[in-house]
Amino acid sequence: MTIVIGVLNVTPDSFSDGGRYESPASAVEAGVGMVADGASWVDVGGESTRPGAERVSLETELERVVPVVAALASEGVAVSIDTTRAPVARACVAAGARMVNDVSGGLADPSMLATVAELDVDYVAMHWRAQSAQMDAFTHYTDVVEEVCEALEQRLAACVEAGIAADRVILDPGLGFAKQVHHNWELLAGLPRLVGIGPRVLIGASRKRFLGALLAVDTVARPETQRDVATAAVSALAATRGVWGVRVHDVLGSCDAVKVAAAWQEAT
Ligand code: PMM
Repeated sequence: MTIVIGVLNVTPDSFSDGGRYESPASAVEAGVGMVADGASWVDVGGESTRPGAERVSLETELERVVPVVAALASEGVAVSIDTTRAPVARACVAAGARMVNDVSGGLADPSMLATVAELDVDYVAMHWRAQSAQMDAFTHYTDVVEEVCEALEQRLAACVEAGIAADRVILDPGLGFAKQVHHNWELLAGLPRLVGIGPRVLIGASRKRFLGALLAVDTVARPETQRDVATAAVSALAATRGVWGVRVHDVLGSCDAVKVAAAWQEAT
């Protein structure tokens, strides 16, 4: 069955849950609650990747994430660290994380892939074209499905070249990252091509702009926190296309959705 990964952003400015956790303890409580709701992993992030976001320093990112990762790991939670920086990946694996989720697929930090190979943990390589502050200038594609899949095939080859076992790699099309609204739908419709590459596939549609646009009333986008039902619908449909995991803010909704999809498929 498709697994659900809970999003735990310990940032003041992430697009939908930024500023939600006032202390590491409240973030840890939320992460433990996600596992109770059915999350297989909790993905901790300390740097916002929302379009236009400026980067935070390495020190700030470390200060935000390491205590939360350590506390969650000590509670027995399977923790993923959402970072593009090799030193953050290294510190978080030392603190107990067992997966590195890199939205740049190794392109932002030249030492990331070798570091992950050495750490011997699972690695999410997402499709990425530029840092968040610039990414809206890189949204031109002739054939988005083919171009994203080819770029991810190249990232997979780079991972293997760096010494990461192929079965450690998870590919993610990077919905909302340097994508126009229609590109996200084309990528979801093109999931069979992506799943056909071979590695596990992760989808991160949760609360993103393309869902806000779909649900807009009089061109006013649906607010982020009211996009969870649409997110769960994407999770159910993605589950029927063979994705390994969905990365979401509302864990319970997507756990229910993937269960519905699994029961439906089993009966088919
Ligand atoms: N999206 C965000 C952050 N990290 N990681 C992966 N692998 N895939 C995604 O689509 C993705 C991600 C966007 O920001 P959020 O943390 O507020 O959802």
